[in-house]
Amino acid sequence: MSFPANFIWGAGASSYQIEGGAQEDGKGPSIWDIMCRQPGNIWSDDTGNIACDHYHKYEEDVRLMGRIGLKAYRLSISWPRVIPGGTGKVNDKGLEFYDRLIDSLLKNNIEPWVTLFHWDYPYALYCRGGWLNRDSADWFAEYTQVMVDKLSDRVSHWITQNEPQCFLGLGHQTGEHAPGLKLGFPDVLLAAHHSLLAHGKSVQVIRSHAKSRPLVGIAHVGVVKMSSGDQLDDREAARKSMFSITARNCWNNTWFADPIIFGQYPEDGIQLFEKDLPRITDGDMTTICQPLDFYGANIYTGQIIRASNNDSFESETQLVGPALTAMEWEVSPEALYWGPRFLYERYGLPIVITENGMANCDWIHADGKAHDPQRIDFLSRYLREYKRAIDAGVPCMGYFLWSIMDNFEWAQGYKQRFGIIYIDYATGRRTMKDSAYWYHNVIKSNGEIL
Ligand code: IFM
Repeated sequence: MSFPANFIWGAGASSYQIEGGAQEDGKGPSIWDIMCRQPGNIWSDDTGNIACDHYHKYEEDVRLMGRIGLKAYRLSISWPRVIPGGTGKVNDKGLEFYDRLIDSLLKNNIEPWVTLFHWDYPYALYCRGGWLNRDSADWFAEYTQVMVDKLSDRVSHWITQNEPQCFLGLGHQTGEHAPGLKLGFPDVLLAAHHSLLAHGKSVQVIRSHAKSRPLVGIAHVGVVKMSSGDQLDDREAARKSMFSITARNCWNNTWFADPIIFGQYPEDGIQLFEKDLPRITDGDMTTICQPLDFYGANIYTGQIIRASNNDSFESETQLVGPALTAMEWEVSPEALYWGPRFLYERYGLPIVITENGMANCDWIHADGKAHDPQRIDFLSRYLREYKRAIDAGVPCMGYFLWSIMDNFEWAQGYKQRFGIIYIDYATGRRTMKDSAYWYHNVIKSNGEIL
């Protein structure tokens, strides 16, 4: 089961989900700070005000990452922590936090992978229209430059945005996530277009300002379709389904990936969204389509597809009593085979699994330890499938387990636990779960023990 030499074994988390320090050292409010203030928005009215208190405990956290043996850690920057108003004046204290965090990671031989935007959008910019304002692309470019100027002497791996499907779909269409908007579909597509422009401009800034050669990508939701068998027609049906747009929402791959990689929106989406399409200004698609070094896919689950009579595809009937995680997402290890394979075959970029893991009902057991056998089983099975994709010739650079520690799961608050480190939110105490010790051995053996 040995993985390729130099395979990147990592884990990730994001700023709002773990940092806390919501009002500290000059940080400006993000849309999530505001969302959490309104009772009823978040499970149990939880907030990210303190979260895992990573803002103060980052050294302890990095030490634990070192014990686990992580080769890389995927973190995100809180935009309003470094530019409280979203544009203009930079908050040196906010920048210094990331400076210290990066230094601490490097001291522990952990490569930082920096995500610029993982949903905590500056509230000040939301008040100026947020992603609905075309200027949002320039705001994001300005912020990118601040970060690249500060960190690119030590950081070479950059991810522009995390899961546009979620911050647009859940944040702007269904309103479950910040900023809680329920916009009509034309406005959702307009916001999406601006976020794509922002991605393109951000890549340009990274490439032109980085102090050493950067590796740049984006992390998309991997909407994964799995072939029901080895038959060619089922396989093609699954592929077709994975790259089709069939609903007026954001849950697809191609509306977000085709523009950035091929420089055009997919034809079926253009037809389905016809009346709702945003105005595309000359040069937009060229700006959006910038060379990338990897395709980041966040994959948790998949749907089994088979060929149907009319040369099309259909979903397999849902099993009775399927294996579900605490998020009620179906356990489908083969998603880590079909997802990377189909994505590579279509887009031709090396794959990085930028998120994979599971929410589980973890607690500290009577012996003082956090036993999470389900997670170990889940991860082993997914990683074996990922290895199968590698053996089939898919170039896969790395794997980031989600998440390094339990954290604030957005609208679900602290109800779900995704971490391999258990957080006691009342005391801030960290406990490595069994899966953390297991992951240590996976990394040490470069996957041999799987
Ligand atoms: O916790 C989230 C993360 O912020 C984005 N991707 C999915 C994870 C689990 O829901």
